[in-house]
Amino acid sequence: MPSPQLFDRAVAHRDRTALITPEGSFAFAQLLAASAAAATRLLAGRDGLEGERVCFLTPPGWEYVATQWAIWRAGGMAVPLAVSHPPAELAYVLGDAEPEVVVAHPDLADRVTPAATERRIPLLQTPALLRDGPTGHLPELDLGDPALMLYTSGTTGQPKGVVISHGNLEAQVHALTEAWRWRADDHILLHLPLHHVHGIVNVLACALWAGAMCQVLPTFAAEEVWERLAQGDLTLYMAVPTIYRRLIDAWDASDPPTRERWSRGARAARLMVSGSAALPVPTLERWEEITGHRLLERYGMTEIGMALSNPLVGERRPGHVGTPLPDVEVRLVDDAGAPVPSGSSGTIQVRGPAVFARYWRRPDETADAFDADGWFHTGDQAVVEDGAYRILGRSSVDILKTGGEKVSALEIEDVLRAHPAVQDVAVVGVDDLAWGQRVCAAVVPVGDPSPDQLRTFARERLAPYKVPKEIRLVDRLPRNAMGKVTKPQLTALFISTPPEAS
Ligand code: MCA
Ligand code: AMP
Repeated sequence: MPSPQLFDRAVAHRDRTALITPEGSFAFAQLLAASAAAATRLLAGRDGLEGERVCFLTPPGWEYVATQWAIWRAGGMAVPLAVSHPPAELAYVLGDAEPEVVVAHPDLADRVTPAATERRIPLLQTPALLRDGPTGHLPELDLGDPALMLYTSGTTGQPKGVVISHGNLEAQVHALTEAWRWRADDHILLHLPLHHVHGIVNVLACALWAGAMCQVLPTFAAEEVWERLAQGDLTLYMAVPTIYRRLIDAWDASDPPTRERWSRGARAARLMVSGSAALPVPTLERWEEITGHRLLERYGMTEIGMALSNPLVGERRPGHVGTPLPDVEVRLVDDAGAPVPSGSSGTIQVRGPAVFARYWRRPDETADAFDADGWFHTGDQAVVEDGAYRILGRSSVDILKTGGEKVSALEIEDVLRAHPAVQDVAVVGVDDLAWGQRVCAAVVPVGDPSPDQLRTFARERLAPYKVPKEIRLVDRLPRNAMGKVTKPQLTALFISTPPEAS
């Protein structure tokens, strides 16, 4: 099987700037040299890591990219840990991935040290991994080799590892660089979290593949992003709808000369993309008024990369996500798995070289996710209207999207249920202009816990975006004749009564 081309392509771009990061600017040649030396260190005399997992926890920037490339070049599977996650979530990933080593930035090492020590996983700090050193022989990689494992929430409680091969990655990058015509003189800003496909593949990997320049900001801050856009040298920008909303709010709150400066700079970009959640049409329209850019909305998923995209050239239809990307097959099926007649809605299925290899150590769930002909079942409903797909929502009420982050209602319920003052609980996603959906929980209490106490309990155990924005204490949960909580009814409760009235 052929080997990944990413590193050979970097050689061709060796003198160009690859990264502008909080730690400084780095050429492709520096990335190649540092990752080769670090790969040699990870190998410690072995021929290859043979897909062994290496978890890494670094702030977004040079150390992140150099570590990721080092793991790949040593033949390992890179498992990025989320900087926003509390120790409990990190410990879960360590326990599930069973890495041979955890790499951590010194400032973040405390968060993983107890879990690594308990599991006897060695911890290597980034200064030790990335210091100068000799480069030894690096293994030949195969497109079938595992490259990346990203954790995603499902309908079965705890997050599962999605194993993405080098071939999957390459197919994902190929589809996007072709469809959106990435060029070596592109320049993109990156502030998305680096434990998701959106930041890792659509922005970082595509930029490095194209020989383009990627500027990494440590976090998202609306005014800072506007100031960068105002400089007028960014050619591409990609974000989730919540971020476009925040940028619009910051623009609205600023004075006329600032607005004029920001808008002028943003207009100089050649393409702005939105995805990871439905882009509300008012957001698309307002962004176009402010910047002159009609956002290109596309649709993807951790397991498949990007599948559908509005066109780079031609009509970008509001509320629609366009047509299949190069080498991606998409179809809509009914509940029995049969393709639906044209014009009918159905569940999106996807097939092609970009689709992930397997869920980590979950053969049954992997088998359930595909049909006999290799179609992956996304769980998203859609319809094709005049040739373009429109996403209608997810089949399961238990999968929510908040600020572009996918969360499982069941996982949050399991955590809250472990609190001694919680007798019963149900979590729902409530439509919200800023977040897309807002995570809300209804709790049947034992005694008199305060919502704040319950939120603190959740915050210690869950990623911040999973912590319910609102918790209401109720006498009982609405249930149907089968005893199942009727979540639409519960959602209506959060919409119809303001918090203070509950
Ligand atoms: C932070 N908070 C959130 C979220 N992020 N709550 C709900 N949903 C979120 N996504 C919490 C914070 O912990 C805090 O809680 C409060 O909300 C306000 O925090 P703030 O500082 O305002 O938020 P932030 O840190 O600025 O983050 C907001 C964000 C971020 C910039 C929108 O969530 C973000 O970068 N989202 C993008 C996620 C993404 O890349 N998704 C791609 C995955 P408290 O006040 O209680 O402390 S999907 C994907 O990869 C597929 C393949 C695809 O199609 O793209
Ligand atoms: P994740 O598993 O975090 O990668 O999230 C993937 C999910 O995000 C998809 O299954 C969809 O539900 C949702 N999604 C991604 N892009 C869009 C979009 N443009 N419109 C609506 N939903 C989207």
